[in-house]
Amino acid sequence: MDTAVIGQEILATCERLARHSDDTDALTVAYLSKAHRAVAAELRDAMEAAGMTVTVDAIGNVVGRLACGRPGAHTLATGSHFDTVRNGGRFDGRLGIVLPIALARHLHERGETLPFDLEVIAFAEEEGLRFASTFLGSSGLVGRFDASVLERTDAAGVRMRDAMLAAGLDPDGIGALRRDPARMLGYYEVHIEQGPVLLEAGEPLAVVTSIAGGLRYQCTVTGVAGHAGTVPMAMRHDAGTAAAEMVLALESCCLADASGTLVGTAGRFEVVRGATNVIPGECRFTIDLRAAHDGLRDRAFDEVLAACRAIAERRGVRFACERTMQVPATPCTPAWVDALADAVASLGLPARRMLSGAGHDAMMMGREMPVAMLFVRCGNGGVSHSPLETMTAGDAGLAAAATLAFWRRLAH
Ligand code: HGY
Ligand code: MN
Ligand code: MN
Repeated sequence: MDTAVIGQEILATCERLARHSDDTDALTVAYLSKAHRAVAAELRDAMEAAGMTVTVDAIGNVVGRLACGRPGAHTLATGSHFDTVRNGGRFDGRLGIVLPIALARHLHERGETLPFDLEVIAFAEEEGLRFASTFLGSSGLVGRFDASVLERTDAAGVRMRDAMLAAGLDPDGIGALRRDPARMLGYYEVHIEQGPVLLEAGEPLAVVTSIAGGLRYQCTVTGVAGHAGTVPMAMRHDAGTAAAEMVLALESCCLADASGTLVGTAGRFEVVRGATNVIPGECRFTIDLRAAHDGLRDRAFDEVLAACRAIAERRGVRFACERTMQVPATPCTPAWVDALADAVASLGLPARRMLSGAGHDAMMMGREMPVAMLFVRCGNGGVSHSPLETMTAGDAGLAAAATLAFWRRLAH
């Protein structure tokens, strides 16, 4: 396999898919938007061109299948998500879909079959941008779809259920999507590292040992709105400054962690009906808190929650929070980690093993089957969830070669 050629093909496809966006000046592809449907259609075409039979399931996942022709063969699932964050990058998720499609096409054109069926899954939603419903696509395949999210509404007040029906999908058919673990070999995902480790080490690939567990909360601080010029400072119950102090408490808690794996941020922070000359009466912010181990993460959250409540008490404001996501830390399957490291080493490359601070669909699939993940070097200092996200065709080609070597190891 000419890794330079397949690497260029993979990058060109990711660039092409990035033409579709909900925003004119940034890459944003939210679940079931017009751009999202356009990307799904292009992925469907690419899967068909690779010789796969393609279906779009009840959630909108685009699933390509390359059968091996052996009765009763198991299935290896691979893939990633094709939705993005707001103002996201061209490779987050997409690389993990486009690379296996290119490999499937390579195998199909050469008439090479593996002793298992190959299923490339383009998950319709992982980031949770539109409905705060992360891992939507993969949750349905492992029987963990939370039907209550169907009632969630987006910023325009559209219910997820209605958005799905309008896109011709079948919210009530999601339960039937669950894969029978006994029929599955497992799930494998290629993803950009989304950090600087490989770039600083000068290495193209790494094998993921474990994926950090995540907690997400929507928080609301309610104070007293007032005239910015007339209310004496000592009489204010400013929801904005209270929320700001709470976010700083979140940051301090994470900075104090000796393990270095506890991370947290408030990615959304808004004054509700705010105005320059009005003391904030209500402020909403989000918490995203992660760690390599769930106990560390949960203890940290309890500490942050206590701090928020103490700040609210002292400032005379009300604090409320609602959990919107909790995913446990997910170890990758040791035998698969070893086989993938061996496949990377067989290319004459260092096979670094590392934690993933980012969450991935492998966390969800790993609830029911063996999982492994391959990280690919990120350029631009490792930046991701940003239009500056970048990678090279050379590294994409090496990732394809390592993937094929891994699949062949699984075959044996
Ligand atoms: O947030 C994450 O780690 C992933 O990008 N959904
Ligand atoms: Mn992401
Ligand atoms: Mn991702």
